[in-house]
Amino acid sequence: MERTYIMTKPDAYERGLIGEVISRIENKGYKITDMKMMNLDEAILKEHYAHLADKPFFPEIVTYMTSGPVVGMIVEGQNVVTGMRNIMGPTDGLEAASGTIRGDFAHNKNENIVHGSDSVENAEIEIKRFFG
Ligand code: IDP
Ligand code: MG
Repeated sequence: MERTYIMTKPDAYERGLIGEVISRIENKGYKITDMKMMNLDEAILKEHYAHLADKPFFPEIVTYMTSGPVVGMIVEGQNVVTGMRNIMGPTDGLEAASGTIRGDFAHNKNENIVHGSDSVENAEIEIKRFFG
């Protein structure tokens, strides 16, 4: 069974949307097989967002992602990597369609409620990163 790494971001915690994200995952028929609340530091964010570490907006990402707890999850299901990306919507909450998590709850390109792995290969790397 395919699996992916999903993580609610600090705005989901602050706005009381963790349950909403979990419900959407479960309503789709995916199984959450592990879950934990964590506080991230800059070092792990530099690793997790290595593809963005040299961008001018990287400090904003660090400020945002360290502003409160995240909830990391291992989610299993058929084609779950692509399926979760579809449920989440594109990165920018302004461009994401209504009905997607980001389209329904996010207002910009940084604070966008939820992370989801972008490939099966990265899913395994991210699961290892956060669950060991
Ligand atoms: P993704 O989360 O949809 O996979 P990525 O390009 O991998 O998007 O970016 C990771 C995270 O970095 C985004 O979810 C968002 O929080 C933040 N981010 C990406 N691009 C920008 C930007 O142009 N400005 C501000 N934050 C950004
Ligand atoms: Mg990404």
